[in-house]
Amino acid sequence: MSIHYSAEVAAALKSGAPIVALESTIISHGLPRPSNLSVAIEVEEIVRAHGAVPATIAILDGLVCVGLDSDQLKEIANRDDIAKASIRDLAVISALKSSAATTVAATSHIAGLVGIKVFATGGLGGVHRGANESFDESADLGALGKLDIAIVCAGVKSILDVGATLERLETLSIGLVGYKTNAFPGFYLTDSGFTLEHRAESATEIAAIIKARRELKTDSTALVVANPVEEEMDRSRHDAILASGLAGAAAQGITGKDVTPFLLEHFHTASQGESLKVNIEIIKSNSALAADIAVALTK
Ligand code: PSU
Ligand code: MN
Repeated sequence: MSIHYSAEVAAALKSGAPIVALESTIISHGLPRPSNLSVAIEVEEIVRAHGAVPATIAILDGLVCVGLDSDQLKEIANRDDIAKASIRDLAVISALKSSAATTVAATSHIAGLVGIKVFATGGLGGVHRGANESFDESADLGALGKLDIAIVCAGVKSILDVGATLERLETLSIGLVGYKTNAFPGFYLTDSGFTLEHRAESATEIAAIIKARRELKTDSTALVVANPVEEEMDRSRHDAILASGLAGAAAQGITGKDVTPFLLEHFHTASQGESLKVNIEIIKSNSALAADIAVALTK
């Protein structure tokens, strides 16, 4: 198996220039067409405008790609045979020459393989509601419990059991810091109702935290940087759509890796695009902050 790099990522890895890893599941399974492609392109532009190189990660026809060209981004956005790959799926997809978008877990894994230390996503996976019966807990958590990466997100998706997810982050010794906030964000909402112990005021402070983790050898796990969206969804609308989505998932017997895409799609449809707008803002703002952090790390 070989890893394929885009020209700009190969050059940046060689010269030590700042790089931001970007996941592809958001593109293939998190956002509807056609905005998924335009957002993927725009997010890469934002990373470049902030002085870093974007490395969108995916597997195309068996090839593990770190950095996608515009044709490859189109394939991830538009092909109907793109699977959703977590860490355990990577080898199968690669060996059997299939294609897949990578989740937070799988993207972090590949970023770690090639030495990329900063990652921007939308919202982390976590403990699902009712997990005490379904055992549905995202592989994102296990991955972040053993990979050294700084991941910028808008908290965990509000479709999850946020309190339980925070407890798991603590158990796994995953670092957690708010960006200009003491409220843990709830993805579509700026405040999930849970407080954060630590906050940082700038990308420079976050870079200092990353460097201190290395010195103190507390960098065997991830650092989650929680960056709240500026304009949240209307709360009562959010709560109503969440309730109908959870009921719909239960009624239709949606389980496993299909739960998250199902609920995101339900949100986008039921809110007539309001959640999509917020989701896009989240990804853009996280990418800008991640690029600023990657740049600050090189100083
Ligand atoms: N954040 C988004 N949209 C998404 C996801 C995150 O804004 O589609 C994806 C990420 O790839 C994350 C995955 O890793 O959802 C979690 O899926 P699961 O709950 O099945 O582990
Ligand atoms: Mn799951």
